Amino acid sequence: MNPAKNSKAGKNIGPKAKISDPASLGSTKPRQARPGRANGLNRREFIKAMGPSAAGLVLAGLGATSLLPSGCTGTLKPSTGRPTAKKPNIIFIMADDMGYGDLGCYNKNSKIPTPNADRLARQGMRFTDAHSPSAVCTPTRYGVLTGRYSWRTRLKKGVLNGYSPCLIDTSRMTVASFLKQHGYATACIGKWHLGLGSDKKTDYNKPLVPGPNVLGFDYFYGIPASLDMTPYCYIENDRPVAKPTLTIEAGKASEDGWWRAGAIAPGFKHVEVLPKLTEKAVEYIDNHAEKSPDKPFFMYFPLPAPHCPIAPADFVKGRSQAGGYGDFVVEVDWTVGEVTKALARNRLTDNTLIILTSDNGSPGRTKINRAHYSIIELYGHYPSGDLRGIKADIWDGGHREPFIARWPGKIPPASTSDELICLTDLLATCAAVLGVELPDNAGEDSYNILPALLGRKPGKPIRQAVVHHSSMGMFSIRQGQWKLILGRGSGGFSSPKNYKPKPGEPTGQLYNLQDDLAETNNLWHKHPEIVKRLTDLLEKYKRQGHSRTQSL
Ligand SMILES: [Ca+2]
Repeated sequence: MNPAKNSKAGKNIGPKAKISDPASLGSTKPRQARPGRANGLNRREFIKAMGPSAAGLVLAGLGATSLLPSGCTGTLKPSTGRPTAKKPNIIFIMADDMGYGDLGCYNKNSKIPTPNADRLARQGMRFTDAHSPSAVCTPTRYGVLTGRYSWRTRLKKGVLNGYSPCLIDTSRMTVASFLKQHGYATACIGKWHLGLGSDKKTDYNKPLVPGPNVLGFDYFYGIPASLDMTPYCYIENDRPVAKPTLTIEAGKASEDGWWRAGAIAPGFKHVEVLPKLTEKAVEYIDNHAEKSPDKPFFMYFPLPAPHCPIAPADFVKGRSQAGGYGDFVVEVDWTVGEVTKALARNRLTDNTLIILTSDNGSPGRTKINRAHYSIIELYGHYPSGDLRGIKADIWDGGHREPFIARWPGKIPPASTSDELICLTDLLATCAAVLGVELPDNAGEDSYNILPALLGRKPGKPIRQAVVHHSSMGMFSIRQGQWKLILGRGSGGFSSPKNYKPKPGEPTGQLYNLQDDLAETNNLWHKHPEIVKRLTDLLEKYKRQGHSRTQSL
C-alpha cells in the first residue's frame, strides 16, 4: 500500500496544514526549526543577548537550546547571560478509550506499532499506576479539568450526550482558568463532551454558552461529544463552524463500532475528524510560537479516538496487526508524533511539559455488549494488557491508564514511576509547577504529583488514596496494594455487571493488587479490618466534599 497515494486525510487537511505527509508515518525526524528563531528570539536578538561567544556557536551551526541549561529555554538577559526560569508550556493529550495494553511501551506483546508514544516514554517518564477518575468519558473530563471527582456533581453515573447542558459550574476553577490567570494562553482542541449551554437541550442555533470559553479557554475547536453522538459538527469557540442542518442514518466507518442517527453538518465526515483536529492542534502551536513566543500556552487536546466508530484514515489502514481498532490507535500515535514534531520545529520541546494519557479503558477486549467483536480472539491483542475488565468497569481495565510525561531537563528520561496517581491531579500539579497554592474551594480531589515527575522519592505515597468510579456508579477505593470495591460484578460493561450476593457471600470485593493484579482472589471475608478502614475513608471523602489533604 502506498499511504500517501491513498490518503484521504492528506487531501482534506487543507492548504494551511503543516502536518506531515502521511507517507512519513512513523518517521522520527523533526523538521528544521523556523529559520532565524531561537527560543522566541530571532537570530539577531539571540546573538545580542548571548554575546559574541554565542554568535560563534550559532554561526557554527549549534542550536540555541544547546547553550542553555537542559530544560530551560528562559528569557535571556544580556546583563548576566543567564536564563531566567520561564513558565513551561503544558500540553495534555488524552486519547479516548485507549487501553492500558495498546501502546508498545506498556505491552511488549501489543500488536500495534506506536513509535511516537514509545519515543515519548524513552524521553520522559512512564507511570504504571495512573488512573482516570472514572471508567467513562464525561466524568473523567470533568475530573481532569476541575481536579474534582465528577460524582460530586449531578452526574452520578453514565455520560452526557451532545445536547446536554454544561456540567462544569461557571464559577469553578478549571486548569484552563487557573493557568490563564497566571499568564497562559489556553486552548482546547478536540472532543469536549462536558455539555454546552444552559438549556435542558442544547440549541445549536444559539451561542453555545457556557462552554469552553467561559471555563477558561481562550480558544476552542472541536466536536461536542463522542464521535458516535449527535450532532456531528465542528465547533469553533461558541458556535458551530457549519450548523448541523442535515440528518444522517446510523452507520459505520469500518468493521467495528457505529455512529448514531441524527443531525450532521454539511460535509462532516467521521473519518476526517482526527486528522482535522490534529491539523488544528499543530496550527495552534505554530501560530502561538510565531505570534506570542514569550507567552506560555496550555493546550488541552482530548482526542476522539480510538473511540467508536472505529474510523481509521486510509493512511493508517493495515499498519497494525489488530484490525481497524489497532489501525485507529496507530492514527492516535501519528497525532502524538505530529504534536511533538511541531514542538521541535518551533524549538519548544525543552520548555514544554507534555502528557499523553487516556480517559478510560478500551472497550475492545471481549465480546461484551458494545464491543462488537473480540480483538483478543481475532488478533491476539490485549487492549487491557494483564488487567481485568474493559471500559466502564470498576476493575482496573476500566480506569488504569497509560500516562507518559516528558519535560526535558526536569523529568528523568527513560524513567518509570509506580506512584499511584489520578488524572484529577493535573490542576494541583500545574499549581506546583508555577509555585502557587490552590484555593481550598478548587481541586478538591487533586494532588501535586510534581515530586514524582521530577523523580524524587519522598518515601511515602503522594496520594492518601484514589477513588474509582464505574459507568453504573459503582465505587472503589484504592490505597497502597489494597483495592476495595463497594459492590459485586463489574459495575460497567463486563458480565456480571452487578452480581447480587447470596446470604453470607461478600457484598463487595477486596483485592491485594501487589500479588493479584488481575483481581481474581476476593479477600473481603479474610480482611474485614481493611474493608472497614477503606469503607470509612471513602465515606469520609464523600461527606467532607474533598479528598485532598494537601493545603486543606
Ligand atoms: Ca472515553
